[in-house]
Amino acid sequence: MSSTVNYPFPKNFIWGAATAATQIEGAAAEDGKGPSIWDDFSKQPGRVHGGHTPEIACDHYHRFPEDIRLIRKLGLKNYRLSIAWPRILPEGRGAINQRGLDFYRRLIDTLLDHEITPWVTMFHWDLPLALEHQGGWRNRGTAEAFGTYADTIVKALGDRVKNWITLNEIPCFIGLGYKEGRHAPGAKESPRVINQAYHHAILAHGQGVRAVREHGGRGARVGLTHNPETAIPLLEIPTDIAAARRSFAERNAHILAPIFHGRYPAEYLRRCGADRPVVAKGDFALIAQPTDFLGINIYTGYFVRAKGSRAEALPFPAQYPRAASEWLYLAPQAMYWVLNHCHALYQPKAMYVTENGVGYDDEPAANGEYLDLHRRDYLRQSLLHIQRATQEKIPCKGYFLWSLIDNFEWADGYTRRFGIVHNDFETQKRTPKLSAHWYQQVVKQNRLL
Ligand code: PNW
Repeated sequence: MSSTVNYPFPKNFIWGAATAATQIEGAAAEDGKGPSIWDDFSKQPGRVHGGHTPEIACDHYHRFPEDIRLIRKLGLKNYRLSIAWPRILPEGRGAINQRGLDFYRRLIDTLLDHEITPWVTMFHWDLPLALEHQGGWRNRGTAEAFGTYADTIVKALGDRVKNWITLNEIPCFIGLGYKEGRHAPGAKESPRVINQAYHHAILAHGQGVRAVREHGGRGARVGLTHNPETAIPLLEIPTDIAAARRSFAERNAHILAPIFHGRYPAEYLRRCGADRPVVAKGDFALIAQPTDFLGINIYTGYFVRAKGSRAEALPFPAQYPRAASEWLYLAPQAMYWVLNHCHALYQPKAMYVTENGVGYDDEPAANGEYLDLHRRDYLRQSLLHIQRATQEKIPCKGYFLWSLIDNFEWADGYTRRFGIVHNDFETQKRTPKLSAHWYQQVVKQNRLL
């Protein structure tokens, strides 16, 4: 067999699946957990599709042993989960809720018993509501409170967790949450407030890195998970590639540049003008501490071509194919290009795709199976582009599929299923879809099938 049809992945490539606390746990007010901004937001009329709330979700809080057996059965040796800040510190700061810590200890011990390595995200959008009442991410104090929270969880779990992710997708929880108002807390703030909120978020990332360095113990690793807006060169020719690279650097300037280069680019500050963020002394030293990897969540991209010396981003025509999730334009080349751009611009030591997947409203076929051929194809295309990157020695070291199981898809509620395992939200019955069986084989053989 020729190697071109083989599509092997590098030895020791990490294969996993990802979830997040709010989206699967349920038990929103159990065992002392405080309310998060998503608990509150979802109760406001017209915010979340169908008035759905994360109150029960996949009931993973009670069913995690079953779910972990499923992860094991699928042959996944790595699992990315998030810790709910308001479960640990119900008020965001101050008193620790021991029962919250105990839950994550049990969860992580069960993973380890099944020889599954946990990859733990410290913050996946569920800000304690009490902190939002003090300004949320508009307030620099939130970054400091995050530092104390990070200290708490790393001290409590650092003996068993070695892979830490500080924050998930800053552009979503700041941009969608505070600028566009589509996500919790549903605010529409001015550019000045938004730029400052972004700064507080990268400051919190710095606090997370510091906490892992101070308390993580031997072998602890840490990085940010970012979801870059990803420019795909229209043609793979030097001029379009250079234009795409420029567009990519520009759109991610407020996050990747300070983290990897220790400053805001002059061009970004010019764009902000009088609304530029206020930076305190020492901020960049915290923000730009070296990390061990960059996590990348990638679902879609946009096409760019060179127009003279400018980079022109092309609007998608109405008929361009998308998933059921309307923002999810099908552009699998984004996977290759996000890795290529990040490697060229920032040289992270390693990159992990910490999320990739696709939302459809799956229905069972006549025989009862979930024949999600469209999801399978999306995932397969994505992996093909990772494989290309790894062949070119771009250091992409692993892949976490979003998501293990259908879950609470934020403002879309329980529609837009991303799982490779179907969940019946009435009965909580889990049923692996065709894509799960396919992924199981890919992981087992460490090559694309
Ligand atoms: C990411 N958009 O969210 C999150 O990290 C996951 O929690 C989420 O379930 C997954 O991707 C699928 O959506 C996004 O509207 C949510 O552009 C919305 C957008 C992008 C990413």
